[in-house]
Amino acid sequence: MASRNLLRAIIMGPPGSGKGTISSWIVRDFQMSHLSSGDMLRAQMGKGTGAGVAAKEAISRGELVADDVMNEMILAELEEITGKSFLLDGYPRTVHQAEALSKAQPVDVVVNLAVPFKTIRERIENRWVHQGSGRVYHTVFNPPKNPGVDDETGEPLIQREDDKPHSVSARLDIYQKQTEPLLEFYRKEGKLAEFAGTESKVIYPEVKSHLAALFSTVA
Ligand code: G5P
Ligand code: MG
Repeated sequence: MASRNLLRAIIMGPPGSGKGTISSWIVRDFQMSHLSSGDMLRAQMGKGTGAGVAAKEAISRGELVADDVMNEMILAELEEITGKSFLLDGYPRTVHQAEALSKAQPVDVVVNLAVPFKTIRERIENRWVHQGSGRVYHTVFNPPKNPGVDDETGEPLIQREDDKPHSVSARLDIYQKQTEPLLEFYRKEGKLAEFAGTESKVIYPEVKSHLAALFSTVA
């Protein structure tokens, strides 16, 4: 495939597969705008907007937010960055969303992170966060110095409502039913690039070389 200056990319993978982690490395190494649907929804929830209120209950149950809310929010944002490279993280998540995106904007590549569910459960059921700063802990890999409290402020740590075991199960189940079929959608279009593994830092170099080969400007 010829290299280019503009790349329109999607990063997919089950909840907790490392989309946010790997996206942060992609935008560090390539000049792309990062649009994370989950981060955008959490920001709307924080501001108490209509979309935020509509999303809150679905998110805490681990269910998907309605397609029309998502399409409106993301496609409006994409219009703002027409002509620039972008990386969509967490959108599209259903075939309806992918169809709406195709009508609005073509994409060049879809990166899929194939991380086993067992690895994911260990990561997110043990993830604890300090709400004020966003500092993230893991009860086994990165525990706080004192159980249940933030190292710097001594304030209590909380678990994201959708990281609790019942929500994690719902998110993984919904991923299999509603999001996995999208892989076939993009495979048929010849755009899917799959990366399997259990550690983000091992997966990333392969993702980076794949994207570098598509870009003319290599980091
Ligand atoms: P989000 O916010 O898109 P999810 O469910 O896709 O949420 P999440 O939690 O954001 O997933 P991620 O971005 O795939 O995960 O992964 P991450 O945050 O980088 O990594 C997860 C954890 O593992 C982190 O603590 C990280 O530090 C750690 N980690 C990463 N790599 C490694 C590693 O190699 N080793 C170890 N040990 N740890 C690692 O969506 C939230 C909700 O918003 C709604 C839905 O309700 C969704 O559930 N939503 C939508 N609804 C409808 N349509 C859409 N398009 C929607 N988008 C969002
Ligand atoms: Mg994320």
